[in-house]
Amino acid sequence: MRLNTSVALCLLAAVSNAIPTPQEEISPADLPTEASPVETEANDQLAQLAEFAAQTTNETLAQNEKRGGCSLWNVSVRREWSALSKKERKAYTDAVLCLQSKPARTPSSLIPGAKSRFDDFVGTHINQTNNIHYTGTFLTWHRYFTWSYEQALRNECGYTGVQPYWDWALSSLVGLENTSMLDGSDYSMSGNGENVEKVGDIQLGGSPGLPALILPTGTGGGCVTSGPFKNMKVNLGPAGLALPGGTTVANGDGLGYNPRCLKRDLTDVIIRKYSNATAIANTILKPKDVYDFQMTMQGVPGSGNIGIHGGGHYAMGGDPGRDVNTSPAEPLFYLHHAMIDRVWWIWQLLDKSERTGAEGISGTGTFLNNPPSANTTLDTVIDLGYAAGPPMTVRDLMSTTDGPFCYTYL
Ligand SMILES: [Cu+2]
Repeated sequence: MRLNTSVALCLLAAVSNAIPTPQEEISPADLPTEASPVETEANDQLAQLAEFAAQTTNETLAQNEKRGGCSLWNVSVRREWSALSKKERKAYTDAVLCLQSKPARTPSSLIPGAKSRFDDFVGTHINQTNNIHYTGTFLTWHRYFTWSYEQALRNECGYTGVQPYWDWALSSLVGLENTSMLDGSDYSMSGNGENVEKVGDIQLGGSPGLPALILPTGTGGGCVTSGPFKNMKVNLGPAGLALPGGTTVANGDGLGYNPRCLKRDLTDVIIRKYSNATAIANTILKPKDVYDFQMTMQGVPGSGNIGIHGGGHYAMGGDPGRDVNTSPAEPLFYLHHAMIDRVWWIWQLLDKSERTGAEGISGTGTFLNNPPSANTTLDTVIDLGYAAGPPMTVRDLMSTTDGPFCYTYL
């Protein structure tokens, strides 16, 4: 009997891997209201919150099915890197390498350094940096950008899987280099950079009038020498690269051709401080409106906290990891932003109608509204340039299943 039960549980687990159907109905009253300060407990809270989001999504999918559209049968389910098989991991990195080998679509008169389809995405992000961070479009822009990259991998490079995400809480618990994502094996996203001597801390300038934020360096700093991306060339940037010692460098506007190795400086201290399970749970549970949510996530300038978004970026370190503009040239960017999107998805589904509609948008079209610009609305258009098309309204990007998108998360 015991054996039969465990076989049944295995079968259920296999099914739930394909379709995220929670086994027991979770009512909103069961959900935590405050993040646990104990990391492992906060991790359990996050699992429960994600399950609630999946449950709510599935209810929508069941309704959609009657109308024909995104349903339980065609929804794609994004999973954590460690949940992929070795074969699936390799298929993903092969597709990224393929995108890096395909010619760019961006005319060289616009972005001379864009040599590949991968670079089309990097160049688009560099061009729009000041209009997509600390703006009303931060969440929707990066959702569309990550989805478009996933589609390019699938449609242009024969990838049949989904975009994996990077659960920072796991890295915080076990250490970055101990994850299957960063252990440097052939089935990883490559590992740390070579350990080079660092000449001081990283200083983030932040906004004028605010004190600089000091971040420690990590255990690498040099070129990545193992795994699928050991021969990768970063073609664009730097455009605003923070270096150890407190300086920032740029190669003009960052759009010129400047091939160099991918550098990483994996920094456990940063992932543990800013992106641990408690920090993630706090980001989901504390903010009651989207202004608060996206500020907490990106870090309130002057607060000394870079948020879970900054935590992931600066824990990668290196070049382009510490360059806000050029960061999508780091292949980890898309796993990081899938997790950002997942956290937003969980937060949205705690109050779906409010948080996927007009009330779920706050901000303008410029970085901290500087210079002042119009408020972002459901009608604001997001254009990914030559990276992907077509331009979409924010309205279409607010849900992962109700608009043109059809994906969910485990
Ligand atoms: Cu960005």
